[in-house]
Amino acid sequence: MNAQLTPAPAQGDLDAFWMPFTANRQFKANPRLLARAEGMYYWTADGREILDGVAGLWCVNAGHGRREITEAVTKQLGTMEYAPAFQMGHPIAFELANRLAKIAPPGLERIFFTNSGSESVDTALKIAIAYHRARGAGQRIRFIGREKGYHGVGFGGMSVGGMVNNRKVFGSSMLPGVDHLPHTLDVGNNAFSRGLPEWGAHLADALERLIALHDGSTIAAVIVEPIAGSAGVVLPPIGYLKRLREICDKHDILLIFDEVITGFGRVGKPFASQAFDVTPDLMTTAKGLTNGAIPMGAVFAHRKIYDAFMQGPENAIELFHGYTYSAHPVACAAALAALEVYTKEGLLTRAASLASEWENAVHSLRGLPHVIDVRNYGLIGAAELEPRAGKPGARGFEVFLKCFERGVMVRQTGDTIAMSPPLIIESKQIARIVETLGTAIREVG
Ligand code: PXG
Repeated sequence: MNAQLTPAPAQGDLDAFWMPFTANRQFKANPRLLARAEGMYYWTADGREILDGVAGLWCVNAGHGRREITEAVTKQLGTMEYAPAFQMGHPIAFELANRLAKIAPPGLERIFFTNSGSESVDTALKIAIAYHRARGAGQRIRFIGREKGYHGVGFGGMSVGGMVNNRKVFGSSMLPGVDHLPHTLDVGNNAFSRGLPEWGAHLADALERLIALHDGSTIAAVIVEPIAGSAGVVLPPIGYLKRLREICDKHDILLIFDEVITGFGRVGKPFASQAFDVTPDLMTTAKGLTNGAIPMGAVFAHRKIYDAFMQGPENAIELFHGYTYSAHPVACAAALAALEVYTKEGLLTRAASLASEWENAVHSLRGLPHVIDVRNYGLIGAAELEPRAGKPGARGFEVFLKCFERGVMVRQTGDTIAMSPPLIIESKQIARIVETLGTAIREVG
């Protein structure tokens, strides 16, 4: 097995790659190189087995190295590696859109393809603005995001996002007219809640205040993640999302759910919107769409939105937006194969059957030193650690490193450790992730 591994690059060979969202100098001084993956595991360049507790980066929902996806991609590369989707079409793009429409929340049956979550978000924001304009409400140009939100790194997604480090350097380049709801993380009231917290539905009422401030008729859309992942797993209090939906309806504002992380089975239904029984007008996805195998994103739009564009002369382009690689045939093939695997193996709902075992496992971390909160929903979990005085993130990073040394990959954001394993996970692997994390937390102190 080890013979297949790519040899680790020599120290100087790491310089050219400017790594994303990474402390480049720290990493390059002590690199963690992954070289192979299969099922629930990665192997490092020096041959160590690593249990994947984060599905790559919340995307490899069916586990690594799925033969069905590899074969579909290989076949598509051999048949037609690329075809344009501007004023041209290819059958599997339509087939994939039809397949996605079948598992979509009610009415969200029109699919626009992108290449990433960031592109999906910027696409959804542009659709929202253009939709209102198409209906004669061109004054609706504002967006409401939320503190701690993560919607990728495009200028639109960054502007509606609410993670300070992602924003502060680029302050002068933000979209104008954006405001933010308060986030829903409240360790004081909700620490160690199991599943959705009971306290906090009223936080949605802040939307009424923003509407009163800006006037509802100037707002195009509200965008939130049903469950925020990047900020360290922030859950919606019971009733919160329904309340947002009601307020948006009252003021004719579109509601966008960013399901880049929660989509494709992560919370026990195909989409979080179905798990929470709240239907948005637009839904952004990526990651699990292809099981992470080929970059691809998709925006799900309600029929009413699509229909609003289908006016005017039939030879007119209705939306001046798209990417060279929108509906890339190889990505379509990967997504169709991934959906086939998800369906055959019941992975779009498997998280629901594992949820209580997962919940018990992650809540066993309660009581360990410095653990100030544990959060969970579906197959998402997080342990929040008390920050070291004057050194936010240091404890979290050390715990992450210890886990990796002990053969488990988790994700660290500040002092929160997030877990989102592939949906094929078995009981013994759940136990191993949580035991390893517990040991790391004790060791780091
Ligand atoms: N929206 C959401 C909700 C996301 O989680 C994006 C948009 C952007 O997707 P792309 O494909 O452009 O990266 C994301 C991405 C983490 C982590 O720390 C999360 C993401 C990316 C990288 C790290 O948990 N989510």
